[in-house]
Amino acid sequence: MKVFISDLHLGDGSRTDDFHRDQELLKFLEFIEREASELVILGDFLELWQADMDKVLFTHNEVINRLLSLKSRIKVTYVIGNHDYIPFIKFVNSGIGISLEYRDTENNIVAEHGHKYDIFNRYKNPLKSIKWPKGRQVSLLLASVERYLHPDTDVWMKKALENIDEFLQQALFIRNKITPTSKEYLSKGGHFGEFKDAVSNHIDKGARIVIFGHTHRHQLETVSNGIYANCGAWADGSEPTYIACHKEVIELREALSHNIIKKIPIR
Ligand SMILES: [Mn+2]
Repeated sequence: MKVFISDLHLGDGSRTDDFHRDQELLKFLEFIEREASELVILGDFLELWQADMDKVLFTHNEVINRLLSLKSRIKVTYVIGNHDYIPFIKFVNSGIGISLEYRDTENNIVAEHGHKYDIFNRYKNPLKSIKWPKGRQVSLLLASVERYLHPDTDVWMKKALENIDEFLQQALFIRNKITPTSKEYLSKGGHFGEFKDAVSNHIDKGARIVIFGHTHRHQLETVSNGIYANCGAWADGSEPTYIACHKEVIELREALSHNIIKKIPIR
């Protein structure tokens, strides 16, 4: 069994830290060591837009140690996301398991964090120089509000954004009835507007299973000739989930109980 998790956002222990599941994660990593052959962390494991890495590692030191010891026992791949992009980008493909994407050519699996398909949160010319995405400004602003006003501001924001997405969908539906060109405009303007195309592109190029993170919304769907899965998130405001990939079947599971939420046969 290969396991994919993402979007834990381990922070620095201050009011901006959105990860409060160290004990559950330790238990989860024990389970992985017993049951899984491989672990893929699919981005945004560490929250480095709002916190310093040394503080993050210090705060969640037990989890980090556990992960490092797991790495000596099973294959662990650390795919970087937008929030843990720097400083890890320098170590991509250096042979220590840090990567921009995960590929399993034997089982036709492609996995990425997915921020590359989010106009608001992607980096431009990432290997040349660092130009912060606009989303980082929002993230920093949110961090100061959390620090000085209320630590749950981001959870409220998340809920509000869910409604905005719904609103955009409604708007898209109505405007498509009026003018077909507006469809493109709205789908490009949406946060995850390019996700669908990205999944199709991977499948057109031969992938059977495409796995993303980043949206914080777990998902497992059949799409044309393939399967699209999203790991969901562990950060506050989410019920932790993961994707379990076996030879014959792919499952979306609750991370604390390991209950299967949904499964799809692979062949
Ligand atoms: Mn992300």
